[in-house]
Amino acid sequence: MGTGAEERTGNPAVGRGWPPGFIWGASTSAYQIEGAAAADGKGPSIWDTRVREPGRIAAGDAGDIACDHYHRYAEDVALMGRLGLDAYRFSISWPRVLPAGRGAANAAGLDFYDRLVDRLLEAHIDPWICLYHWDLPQALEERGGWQNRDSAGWFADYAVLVARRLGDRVKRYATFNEPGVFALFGYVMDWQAPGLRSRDAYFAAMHHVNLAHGAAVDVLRDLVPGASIGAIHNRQPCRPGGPAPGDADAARRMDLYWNRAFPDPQILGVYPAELAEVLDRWNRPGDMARICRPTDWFGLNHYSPIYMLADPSAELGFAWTGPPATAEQTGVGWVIDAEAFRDTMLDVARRYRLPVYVTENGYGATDEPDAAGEIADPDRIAYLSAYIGAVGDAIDAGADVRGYFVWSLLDNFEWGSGYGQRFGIVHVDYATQVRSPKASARWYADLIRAARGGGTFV
Ligand code: IFM
Repeated sequence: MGTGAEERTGNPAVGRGWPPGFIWGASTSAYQIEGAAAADGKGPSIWDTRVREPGRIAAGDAGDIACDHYHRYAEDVALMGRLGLDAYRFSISWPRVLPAGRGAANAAGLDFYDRLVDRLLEAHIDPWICLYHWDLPQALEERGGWQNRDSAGWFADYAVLVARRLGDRVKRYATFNEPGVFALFGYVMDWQAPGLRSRDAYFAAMHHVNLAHGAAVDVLRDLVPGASIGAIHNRQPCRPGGPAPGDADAARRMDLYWNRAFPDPQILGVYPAELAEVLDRWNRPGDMARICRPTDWFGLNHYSPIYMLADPSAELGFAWTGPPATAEQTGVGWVIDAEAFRDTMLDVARRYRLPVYVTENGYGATDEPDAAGEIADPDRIAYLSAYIGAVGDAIDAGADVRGYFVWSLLDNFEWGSGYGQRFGIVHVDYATQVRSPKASARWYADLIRAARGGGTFV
């Protein structure tokens, strides 16, 4: 694949060396791409339930078919090979391998991940598994889901199943993707599955997800020789969305919930003081030692600063608001601020003292092919170029950042926004399932090739 030199002009990712062994990858998640929602014995997840509730998802979309990756994984791995990826991060669908969330395993579901892993290894692409990217088995939700303290044990048992089946070939594991996001959106804001609006549900889920993380780390450490284990956190600067003193306090509190409620206990062994008080009801003696287990890296997902307003009517006393109208924004209205990304990497590296992998970063828009079938996405290229440049800047400033995974390999099901928002570097025509690399895919492939050569990107 090649791009015109003019597309690269002014690219801050160009002309710098990357540390030896720096990993270039792409990320996806099970519910967002697999489809095959009820195939071969898969059980329903909370997202299969959510998408059936009228009015929940833009245009009434659902992940039933999505990118049909379950059937087209070989084609998708071939595509990754052409892009030159070092690594591919995907999640396991818990209800595909354990249809009721616990108990009997589904052999066909495990076989799918077996085939995917083998195909990746044949293509010399390192599989990175995330155990949980938001698709809790519905059967477990009916037992209280993450609000039930037993969920830590259910999750550990599921981790045993995955480790035993794939641990001979897969060494990179993340326990959770963005617990700070799914707990907030799913349990207290009703933006996502399971669609609750309860402070108690939120705080219970927070603590039990943290316990589940620690339990799964122990399982993976015991069962997978040479495992390299982390968790993936979405971390964004939280800014006041207005001038009132309450807005500044809203931003400060959101920072605790969004950015610190999970990595602080998991890595530093302590809840932020304000949260510790609230969590007292669920946090039993000995729990912190169960939560804070040694991990090997910090998975950082970053997109954009977020803006908060005081809102006494909201369960947590604050509400989300849009960015300042003058701010430069992506195709889906997220503020573009590559310096905030650089500062976030530096902050994470200093605070948690673990190697950092950027496990998600990308640009959402509504890209469609032109008359010639080409998908020109110069704005995505400009964003990636600035943000990958920021990775280089953070490394130069001393942060130990060891890899970058673009979100996402493919356009996919963007949760409540359905298929309208496209984050892929590869376009998916959902009617035909044809995959078409966008200009950004060619740009990324060129960048990887140049970086891997140890030379500069010219
Ligand atoms: O699509 C999501 C992903 O599932 C989690 N991180 C943010 C992405 C873009 O919204």
